[in-house]
Amino acid sequence: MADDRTVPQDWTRYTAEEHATWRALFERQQALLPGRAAPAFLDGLARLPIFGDGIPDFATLNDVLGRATGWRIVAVPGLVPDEVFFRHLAARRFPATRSIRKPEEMDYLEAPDVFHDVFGHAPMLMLPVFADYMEAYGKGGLKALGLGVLERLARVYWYTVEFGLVRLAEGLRIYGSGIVSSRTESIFSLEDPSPNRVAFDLRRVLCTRYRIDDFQECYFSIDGFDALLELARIDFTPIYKDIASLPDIEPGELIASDHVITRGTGAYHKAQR
Ligand code: HBI
Ligand code: FE
Repeated sequence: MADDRTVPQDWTRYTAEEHATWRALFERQQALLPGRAAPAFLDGLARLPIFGDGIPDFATLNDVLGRATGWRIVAVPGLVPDEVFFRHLAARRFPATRSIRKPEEMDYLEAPDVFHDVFGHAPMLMLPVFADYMEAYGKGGLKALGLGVLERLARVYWYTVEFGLVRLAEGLRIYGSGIVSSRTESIFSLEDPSPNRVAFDLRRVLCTRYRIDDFQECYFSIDGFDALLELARIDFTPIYKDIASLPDIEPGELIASDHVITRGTGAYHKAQR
């Protein structure tokens, strides 16, 4: 393994069963996403050589992605250390897990796999403002590591890149990779009465804890992808100072200043406790 934790994808080593898992996941999301996913996601997906016939070859993908926004997918064995992750993003490389989930893990995964990383993340990297935002996040991540505030910054990534919603004229749509790559969360995040849906506010999100083991209790919605461009441009350093003494907000909590889009019942998570 190289210093940057990259490995060859070894595309020829995927088995027929592994390609079949991709195909099943792809077909499920293909049926669910029209009318739920943001047009920018669907458009990025349509323009990339990501198909239902099997796990994509990253080299083929990178020809198209590289020409569109200068991003590349590089293969990694799984989660990489934060600093390595950020160095990749800052250089417009997205580290994607090369392995795919087992057939018994179709609906729930603890660590990312190639379906989450490629199907979930690559389409948005075709959108220039999103591509710039991800690079800025990598640079911001390196800075946040130095300032000791990564726990707070990581929430911005979580509530945009991974679990973001966007409010368009036609309604709320999903674009977060964790949602668009999940059958159950594609439905839950938009249609379930349980979660709160709140307009994205940077300081609010920096202070909001998140769940890694279940559906989110709160989804944050931006009003368009230009909001990410603004986030990419600003210096977070004075903001970290401003909020340093503010307490964290629990995932299911609403605060007075929230612009609430839909107030959740909390029923789903209460039933889980
Ligand atoms: N590594 N491969 C991989 N993918 C991720 O999404 C990832 C990672 N390492 C660290 C990380 N994410 C997060 O902890 C940071 O966003 C904070
Ligand atoms: Fe992800």
